[in-house]
Amino acid sequence: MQEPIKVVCGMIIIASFFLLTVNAYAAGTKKAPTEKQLIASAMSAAPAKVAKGATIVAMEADGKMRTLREGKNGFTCMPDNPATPGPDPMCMDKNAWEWAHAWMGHTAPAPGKVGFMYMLSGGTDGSNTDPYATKPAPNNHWIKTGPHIMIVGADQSFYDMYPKSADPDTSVPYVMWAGTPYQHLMAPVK
Ligand SMILES: [Cu+2]
Repeated sequence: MQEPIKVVCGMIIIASFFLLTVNAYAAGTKKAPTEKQLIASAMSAAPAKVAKGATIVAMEADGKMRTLREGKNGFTCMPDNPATPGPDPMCMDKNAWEWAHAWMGHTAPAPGKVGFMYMLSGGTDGSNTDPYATKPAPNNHWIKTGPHIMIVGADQSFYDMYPKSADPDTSVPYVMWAGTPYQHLMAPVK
């Protein structure tokens, strides 16, 4: 069964994060992937055994969140968002899932809930300074990331160990969205 939080969060995701996906489908610019392709994409974000036990969630063309497969290892994986340029499927633990919903819902992440996320297929291009930027702008420090893992919801003292440059060297660990409630560690794995 889905936990209530996932249902609530799914609504928030529909409202914001995947809007680009819906628009891409609606515009007929992208062909909606099959269920098998969605699951394969989502699973590519994590090591095989983690992905195998994870819950897989994806979005319908009409914007509804759909659980493609129930898991039991505490991880939730989502497929690539086809509206963004690079591959960006992700697998996250429960705390990271809650953190992601706080970000998408513009609410404060719960303190003391450190979460972990895999993005082993890489990350989409994004702004390193604006958590809500959707495209490159002159001053939003748009960056490109390769395969990485993310630590979210940690204390300031944790992030203080790492570079917080607006234009970071993405081949070593760095803090993304530094100084915002959604700062997190990005750590390359290749
Ligand atoms: Cu990431």
